Amino acid sequence: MKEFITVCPRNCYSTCTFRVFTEDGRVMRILPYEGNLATPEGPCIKGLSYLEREYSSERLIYPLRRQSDGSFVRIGTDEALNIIAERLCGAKAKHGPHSVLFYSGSGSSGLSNDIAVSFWKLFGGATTTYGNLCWPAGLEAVRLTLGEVKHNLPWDIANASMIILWGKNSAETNVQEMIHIAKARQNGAKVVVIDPRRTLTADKADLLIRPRPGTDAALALAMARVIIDRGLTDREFISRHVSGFDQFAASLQVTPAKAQEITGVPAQTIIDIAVEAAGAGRLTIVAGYGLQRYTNGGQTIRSLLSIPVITGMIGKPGCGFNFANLQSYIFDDVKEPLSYYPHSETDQPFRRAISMATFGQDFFALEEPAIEFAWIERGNPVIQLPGSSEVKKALEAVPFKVVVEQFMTDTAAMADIILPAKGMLEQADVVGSYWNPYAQYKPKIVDPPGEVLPESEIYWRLARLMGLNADEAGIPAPEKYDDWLMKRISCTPGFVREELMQKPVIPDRNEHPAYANMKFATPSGKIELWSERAVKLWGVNPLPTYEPLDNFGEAHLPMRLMTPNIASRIHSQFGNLEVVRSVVEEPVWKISVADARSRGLKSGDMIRVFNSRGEVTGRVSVTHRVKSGSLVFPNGIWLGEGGGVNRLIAPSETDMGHGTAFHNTRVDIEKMAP
Ligand SMILES: Nc1nc2c(c(=O)[nH]1)N[C@H]1C(S)=C(S)[C@@H](COP(=O)(O)OP(=O)(O)OC[C@H]3O[C@@H](n4cnc5c(=O)[nH]c(N)nc54)[C@H](O)[C@@H]3O)O[C@H]1N2
Ligand SMILES: Nc1nc2c(c(=O)[nH]1)N[C@H]1C(S)=C(S)[C@@H](COP(=O)(O)OP(=O)(O)OC[C@H]3O[C@@H](n4cnc5c(=O)[nH]c(N)nc54)[C@H](O)[C@@H]3O)O[C@H]1N2
Ligand SMILES: [Mo]
Repeated sequence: MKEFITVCPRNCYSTCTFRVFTEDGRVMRILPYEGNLATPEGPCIKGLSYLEREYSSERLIYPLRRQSDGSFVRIGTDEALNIIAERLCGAKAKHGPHSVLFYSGSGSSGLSNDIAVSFWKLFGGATTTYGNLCWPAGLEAVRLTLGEVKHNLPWDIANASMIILWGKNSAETNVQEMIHIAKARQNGAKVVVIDPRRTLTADKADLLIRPRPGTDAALALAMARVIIDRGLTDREFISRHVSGFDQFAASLQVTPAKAQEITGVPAQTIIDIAVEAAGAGRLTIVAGYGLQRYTNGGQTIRSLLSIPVITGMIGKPGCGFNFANLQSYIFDDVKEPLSYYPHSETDQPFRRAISMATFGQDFFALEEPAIEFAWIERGNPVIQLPGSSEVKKALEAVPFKVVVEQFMTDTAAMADIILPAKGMLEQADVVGSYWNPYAQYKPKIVDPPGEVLPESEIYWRLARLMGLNADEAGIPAPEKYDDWLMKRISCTPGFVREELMQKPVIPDRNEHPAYANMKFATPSGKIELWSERAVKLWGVNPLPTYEPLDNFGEAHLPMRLMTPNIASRIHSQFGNLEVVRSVVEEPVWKISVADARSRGLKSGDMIRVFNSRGEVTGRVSVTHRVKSGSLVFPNGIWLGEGGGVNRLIAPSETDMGHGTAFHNTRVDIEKMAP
């Protein structure tokens, strides 16, 4: 058997390294790789399922063309590419390059994705998207406060004496973090989870605090007030490294009693936890992404961050604020995502862009040229974007669509031509991580099945068909792809390419503890509690504040809709695999015991979930894990399996970073006749 060390390229904190064994070019086995200290126990069930995913009979491995009756037929790759090239040239000649929409999601990461951008630049530009669905409000909040987005090594959390998992469900979304949290607990650390839901993570904690969704800023600011009122701040740290402390202290209106009214958390609990956090000595706050997908998300993260700042728990072992660690992205510019668009002028001539969060309405508001052609890769916008009914209508309005996909997703089903997408084992790449400190090489392990081509080769062939000079534009010919990749990773100073090809590598410049040199890339060079940039860029208060949620005109509806991520999927991926189906229950609508009782519902009953935007139906499951007043259904469920929650969600941006406020949504429910 041949052995390879590789890395999972999914959009997930963990970014696990694992070993793959092949025989005669076929994958036989997947085992852990202990050398990655963040993920020593190997991948989760999804990682193990690559064995099935690679060879699944449901995989799309030939180009497909839609016929007039809506069904798909297999066509040859040359024929598919010829049709696409002709359509692209036609759209550009008649309406200009902006009549072409390029949509890419987060389905797979790696440097090879840049080739798509090179292609669309070479084409002359395109209409594309700015902002994203995931984390930009929090990224921006951390950047405004600390200047850069980084944190300590993941295993350093074992040195903490207190850990607050604030809206993070590591037991499902960052399983390997639980290894290091368990070590901290063995060392005597106290673990607190703050989440409206009783999550699997909460089961492993010492204390669960359950605020009302969207109210965490009030909780955090009340804690800050207690810490300041009782003189528990780190005065020396503040005077040397923090800007705006006095204004911050003077602004804190929310008392624990007031915070109790807003959050539902008892005032005494707020006081106790604040005093404990300030006295912990080594406090690590891990903030998840769920709680920043609200209209107040950026301000919420700034509020949480004020606690380690005023207690001086930044830049030391076992301490810090872990939102994301972008230190492994040394080969690309992910550190500055295009979230500042449309403020940034740099890429305007190339692209016209619409907001990811408000895709549907922005699409229909586009002026000339209208979209004639859409290209979708690595994304499943029909179910993952908010306002998905409008998204679907928008795509229906596009005369010609190409989707590059591995499976017949709800988005692929709308295509005129589907090009089969590569699997993770089928092309070499280099992958960074937003938690794991390693830069990782992902070798090519098997040949793609059928007529699958990696996107790089699709683009190269298309460019040639269209008479464009691909090589000059940085779109490598298939036989030059490896050289292209090596060149990309060779021009980084202090980096040993050969080492990266052997095993995961922590870049030389990785700073641990993060911010230990006490240099902050903010305008003042200090940690900014007061941020002029926050005002200038996003029009929010210069200080962290609690902003009540926008209810999108539906404050009268009784329940808040929560659509978190679950262990068995990455968003809309993996749920179609047998191995995954064999261990997880069908998706159900989870409701609290109190809400079920008052509505006469029991587990298994069918309900209709609705608001002014639409409705979805499904079965309920009654559970103590859900807080009354909220209703929980995972995101990423395909329409045919009872998904479609994003039909209920209003397209709306977060307060900063052009993120997506999925979780502001309110709904009502109704029991359906059996
Ligand atoms: N297995 C698995 N792992 C994943 C993913 C996946 O789909 N599946 N997705 C990956 C990606 S792209 C992302 S973005 C991350 C996301 O992973 P996480 O950061 O864990 O984010 P979520 O699951 O969206 O939300 C985390 C928790 O926040 C809670 N929450 C929601 N609203 C609030 C609130 O107002 N206050 C508080 N305190 N808590 C709140 C939810 O109940 C949930 O338990 O996970 C990554 N890892
Ligand atoms: N209601 C609600 N909606 C949400 C969220 C939420 O919390 N609530 N979370 C949001 C978040 S955090 C995220 S990150 C997004 C994720 O949503 P998307 O960005 O759409 O990502 P995925 O669903 O993970 O994957 C999309 C597709 O990529 C395909 N794919 C995988 N690898 C490749 C490849 O190499 N090439 C090509 N061409 N395709 C490939 C997969 O088969 C999959 O169908 O969803 C968002 N949507
Ligand atoms: Mo995400």
